[in-house]
Amino acid sequence: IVGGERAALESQPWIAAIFQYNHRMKRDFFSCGGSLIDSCWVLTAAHCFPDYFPRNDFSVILGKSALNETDAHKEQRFQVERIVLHPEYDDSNDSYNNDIALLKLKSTAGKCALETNYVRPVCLPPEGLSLKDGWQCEIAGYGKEKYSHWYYSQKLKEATIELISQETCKTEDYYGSKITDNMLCAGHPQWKVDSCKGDSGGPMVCEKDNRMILYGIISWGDGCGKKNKPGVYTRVTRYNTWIQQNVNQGVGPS
Ligand code: 4AZ
Repeated sequence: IVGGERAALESQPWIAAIFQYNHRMKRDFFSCGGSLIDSCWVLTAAHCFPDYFPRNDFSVILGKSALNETDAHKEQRFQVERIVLHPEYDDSNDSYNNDIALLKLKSTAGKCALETNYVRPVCLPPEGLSLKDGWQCEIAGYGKEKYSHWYYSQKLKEATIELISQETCKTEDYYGSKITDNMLCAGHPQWKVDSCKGDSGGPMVCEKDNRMILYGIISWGDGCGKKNKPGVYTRVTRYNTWIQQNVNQGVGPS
């Protein structure tokens, strides 16, 4: 996160840190953010899982306030039971279309995430919710604080950005035809605040009717905090059916 401030877990209790095991280095490396949407399900970006790495390589930690510190009283760690990439995920047009994936956490004794002050799922948007341009939303993650840094922030950060209209974001000065209806753009009026490398997969939440709603998934952008190059987010409202179908699979009457 460029700009913004350090976040308390209590203000982003749905944040998930996704790690990938590197067999050569024999250790886990942080790879992406995510959002807990149900006790056994994390919503994240499809581009975090590019080369059909086995699900056994990935682990998810909830309740993590710094990548380089472990607080056993707050953290909950899970193996991944299933990775569901969106069937129409497409990275071929110099952007990521349908950049959305679900991770099913492995349960122990029939349970996955336990709700605490530090771990809690976020609400999904109601079908068809469309927030106005200029609406203020927040992003969170452990990613870079400056594009030129070679290291991640390590500490969980959050920041406020504003929604930008599709019309503006599709102009040639911005991203032109790379922006599809499955994406949304958001940024800072002076380009001082943005998501950055390492934040992808993580949440953009917006407050509506006194509720925090997961409205976007941090996806891509040209650099970080660059003029006319806002962060691009997966538009979660386009995926209500797909999310429900996968999360509720095998649950309820048949
Ligand atoms: C990335 O590489 C990335 N400024 C994420 C967000 C943005 C740019 C790059 C948006 O993960």
